[in-house]
Amino acid sequence: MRPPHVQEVPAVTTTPQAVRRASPRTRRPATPAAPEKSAGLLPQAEPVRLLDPDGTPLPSRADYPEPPVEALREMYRRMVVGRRFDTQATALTKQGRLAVYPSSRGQEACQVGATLAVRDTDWVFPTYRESMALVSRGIDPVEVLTLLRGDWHCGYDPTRVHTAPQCTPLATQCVHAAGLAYGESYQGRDTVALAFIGDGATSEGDFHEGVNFAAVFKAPVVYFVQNNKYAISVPLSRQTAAPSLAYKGVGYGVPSEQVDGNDPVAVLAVLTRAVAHARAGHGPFLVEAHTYRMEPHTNADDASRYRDADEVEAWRDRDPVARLETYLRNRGALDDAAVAAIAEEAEAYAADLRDRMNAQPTVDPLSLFDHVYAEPTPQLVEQREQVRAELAAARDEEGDA
Ligand SMILES: Cc1ncc(C[n+]2csc(CCOP(=O)(O)OP(=O)(O)O)c2C)c(N)n1
Ligand SMILES: [Mg+2]
Repeated sequence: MRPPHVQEVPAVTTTPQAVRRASPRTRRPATPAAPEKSAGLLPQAEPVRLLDPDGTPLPSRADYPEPPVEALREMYRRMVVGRRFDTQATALTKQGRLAVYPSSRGQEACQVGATLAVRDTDWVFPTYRESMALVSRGIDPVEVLTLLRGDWHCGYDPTRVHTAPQCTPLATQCVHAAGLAYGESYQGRDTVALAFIGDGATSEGDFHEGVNFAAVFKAPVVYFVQNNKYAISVPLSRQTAAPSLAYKGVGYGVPSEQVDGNDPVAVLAVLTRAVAHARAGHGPFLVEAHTYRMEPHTNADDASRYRDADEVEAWRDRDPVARLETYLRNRGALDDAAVAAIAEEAEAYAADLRDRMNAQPTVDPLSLFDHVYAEPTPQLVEQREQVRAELAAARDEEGDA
């Protein structure tokens, strides 16, 4: 039943019957056709796809030329190593070596494709979900996992690797990316900022503020939405009524596209074009990739409480790693020996990560106070002294025992 304060209002419709029914008073006067202001901004009605889920190539298209085969081979290598890194990180949580780990299994095409599309000198703005993207970018995996181990700093030096710390406060990286990109273009550099964001976080104010700022000031940012269908337990249907998240760009005057996020060839093609658009000075670009989070939100989540096993199984058939492997094998660009060599490389990568993560970290508790402010406040100095005294007392006690 309708709540009493809600008036019944007929639904807006554009069917020919509705136009015929409209009274002369409400009929709009005929106006000459205006230029379509949204031309070039709207995404295509269907996500761009260049490979079928079974790896069969679809007809080539002029708007999204296929990336060179060497780039696709490199993409396959990084996806295999990335997936092995991801399973190793999940295992490390079970061994108590990591406090928490958000897996991106199933999102390999997005994680690797996005990092392949940008240069080392571009800036990446990741969320907590992007550990695989960061190792694909060449950052030491132990440094990537430092934050998730409970350390106070992000592990890597952001200015050296042109990668911001992984953001846990949702969507804040969208504003940071807009600011950095604007600053870079203001200083005459052609740096592009790549901001990752999840489907749920597109409901946050910072996403809209970042996209709007970037659009108005033509900041070269690629906003890359990985729509993995869930924000923890909240499904996409409870997140938005938009036809697709890519349509959020048009409201800000930002050209947008949607892509099959489990099609590695299409992901790389679409992101390559988005990055080129931003680098050429045309302002931001928004890409929505339709993908799926195969694992729970983190190791601390039980996904069986909010989604069916059948749904997960259906996405297993769209596995991006198998899809690219089949395609490259059929093209003669990959054979058994190459696949085995890459698998071996991935095992060695995981073994090295395991060994180094199993080494007991040495942390100095006093370093907690080092970077709070450029000039420490009197309270901080006092607290630091308290901790120092407690540590000294504990050491004395150990010595006496
Ligand atoms: C500002 C803010 N609000 C709430 C949270 C809690 N939170 C952490 S992850 C998450 C879900 C985000 O989902 P999505 O954006 O789809 O990204 P995904 O985890 O699926 O990659 C929420 C609500 C947070 N980290 N920051
Ligand atoms: Mg999500």
